[in-house]
Amino acid sequence: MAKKTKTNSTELVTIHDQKLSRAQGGELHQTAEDGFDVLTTSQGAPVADDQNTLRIGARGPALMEDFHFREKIFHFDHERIPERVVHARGYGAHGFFETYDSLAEYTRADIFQRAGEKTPVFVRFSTVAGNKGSADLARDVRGFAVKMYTKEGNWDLVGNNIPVFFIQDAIKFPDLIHAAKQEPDRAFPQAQTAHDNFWDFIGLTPESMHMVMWIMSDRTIPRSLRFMEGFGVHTFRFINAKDESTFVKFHWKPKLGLQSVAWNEAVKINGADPDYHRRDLWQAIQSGNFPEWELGVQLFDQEFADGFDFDILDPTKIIPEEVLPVRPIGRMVLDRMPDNFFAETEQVAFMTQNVPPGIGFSNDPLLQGRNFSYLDTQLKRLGGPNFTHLPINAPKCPFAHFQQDGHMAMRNPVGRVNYEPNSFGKGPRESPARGYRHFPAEESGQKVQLRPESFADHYSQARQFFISQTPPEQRHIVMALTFELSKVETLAIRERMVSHLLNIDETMATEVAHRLGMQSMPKPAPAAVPTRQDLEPSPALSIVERGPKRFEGRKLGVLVADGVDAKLLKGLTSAVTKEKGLVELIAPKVGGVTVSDGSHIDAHHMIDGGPSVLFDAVALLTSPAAIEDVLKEATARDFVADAFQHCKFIGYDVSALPLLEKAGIAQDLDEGVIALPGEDGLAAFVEELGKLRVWGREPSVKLSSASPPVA
Ligand code: HDD
Repeated sequence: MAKKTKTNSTELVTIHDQKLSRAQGGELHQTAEDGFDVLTTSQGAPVADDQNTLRIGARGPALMEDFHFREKIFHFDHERIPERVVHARGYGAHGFFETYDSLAEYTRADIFQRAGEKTPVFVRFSTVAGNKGSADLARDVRGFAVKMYTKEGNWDLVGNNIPVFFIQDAIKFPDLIHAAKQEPDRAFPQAQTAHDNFWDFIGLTPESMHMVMWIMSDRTIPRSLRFMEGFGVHTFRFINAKDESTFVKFHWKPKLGLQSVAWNEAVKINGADPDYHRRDLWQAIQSGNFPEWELGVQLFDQEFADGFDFDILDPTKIIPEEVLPVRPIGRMVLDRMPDNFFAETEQVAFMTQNVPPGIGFSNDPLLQGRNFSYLDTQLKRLGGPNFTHLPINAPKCPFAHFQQDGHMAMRNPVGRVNYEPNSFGKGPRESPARGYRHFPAEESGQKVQLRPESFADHYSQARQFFISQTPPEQRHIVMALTFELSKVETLAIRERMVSHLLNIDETMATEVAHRLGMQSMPKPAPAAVPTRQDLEPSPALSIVERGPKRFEGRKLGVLVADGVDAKLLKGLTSAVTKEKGLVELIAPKVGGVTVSDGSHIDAHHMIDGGPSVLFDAVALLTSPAAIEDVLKEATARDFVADAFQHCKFIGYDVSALPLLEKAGIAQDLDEGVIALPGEDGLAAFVEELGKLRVWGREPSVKLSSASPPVA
């Protein structure tokens, strides 16, 4: 029904008896007759009518005089700020970092001086290529940016969920991003690298081959932001009180283990719930299941750097954990969502150059370029130099300086003196003892524009990554490369990519070529340095090897129907809950079902709204009386068929057997399709779910056996 609106100015409600009351925060609020705060303009003037503009007569023209209307529309018109040029889509949360032990031996950074010290943090996770409104499960690198509000200034560790990068020099960043984002004439594809421009640039940039292996692996389709690693990528420096430097690489490791989804699943999740990652983080934090990561460091000196296989300044290389173990130095817990997305997550300004005393940079040319870009980008996005006045960006430690004025200045120096030195004895002074000291590295040489020869090996670590993967993960890389290159229209670009793959792993390259239907194999790409065959596999690079051992933090989707066995449902729910997993019910109607004991239970989703791609495992708890109705739902069949093809565990009670038949899998039942045990066996069933996927099933549902060689 249309809302009744006032049409005559004589009917306008006048505000009687306006009271001024002191609200909790000590601010003044004007209170309306009915107890609500009075709506005001941003100048504080109370508003009488927020439904109709001021006009001459009910059907006449509007009047410029209506300052409330003009202010409201003006403000609305300016609600958007430029989205980030990369990493536009993101989601943030507050939490804390807790230091395990003093690291004073290596760094004077205040955050690492005292065991048990807690430092507030704000984290923003993101995708890189998509625009702000793109879907969460795009195949993409995830940003992992952490702002630590230390007692000696903010430390921003602006990392990714992949420890290497595409390019070695920041001067190529605009080209990389232009090539990855929508093509400029047609403005698509959105949030996808599966197009000509991206693979054209990549094929002409052999230094990206190691990163290509990572982005074609399941790392770029994480199941949850909570199940991803994070990396500082570059080599940084720890600097101690004696100004001695130790090189350091940073790693974040999720407590709940690593987990990704299948590509076919990602595609469907994007349709079913484009905010899948946001919702997951929101639900976890709101329900008190606070996600946690350990911060680890690889520490090394110049001697190690000189003896290492690759240049430690090259951001396309890792130092395998098996060569140099990661030492845990603290943990980060995310325990609070922002009060307002825009004020915090959108306006947070991360900058690689935000480092406190005790943390310094290496000469990594990508890092050096980043140190320029981030400050510059914040000026554009946030519209002026005073973005540090925003609460999310302000340090939480005392600070004092003479910067003043500019757009939106909220904190100018007080009093007469706004310069240093001054003879009035006022204001802050520099402190050689406490202040930031750059590491006095000795540098000399000619001014050149030159890539070091030590950066020239582009294939050896790509090969090492590939051979470190388990067979299902290697299959996924082949499938991802095939998918992406199948979207490339220019044949020469596909061929060029295969020529690079030949330098990484011949079987993989041949398999991709075969799946693309290529008629002949190209020659291997000319390599500046031949691929080393002696690098050992590094199991730490595999997601499956780093998977969880338990179902904790995961979700079971239970398809229920009227008459579902009450004891079984209760037993299953409590077994999953005991493992710290979650259960959601999917039913023909979201209104719920009547359980065998006569009670009623609400569902979380109707079948169409809760496809199995949203869950880590599923159970089918129907009933002999209701199974016929369930069989009529086409999406119930998809629910089961998808769970099977995505290699998930499927628990069922016997009444659901016809559903397995309808999904066409009754003949293929394997160890992952499990008749639910009696109540006693449910704990064991849920323990089994901790394996997450039945990878042995995959070859029969996804890939035919090894391909014949391409000529
Ligand atoms: Fe960057 C944002 C991570 C290379 C220039 N970058 C941005 C964000 C992350 C990264 C996580 C989003 C921060 C947030 O959530 O607000 N970027 C990386 C990593 C890189 C990298 C791990 C390589 C190791 N970036 C890189 C280069 C340049 C930039 C080489 C430019 C020379 N990045 C930017 C930027 C952004 C940005 C344009 C856009 C929005 C912003 O900074 O705040 O300045």
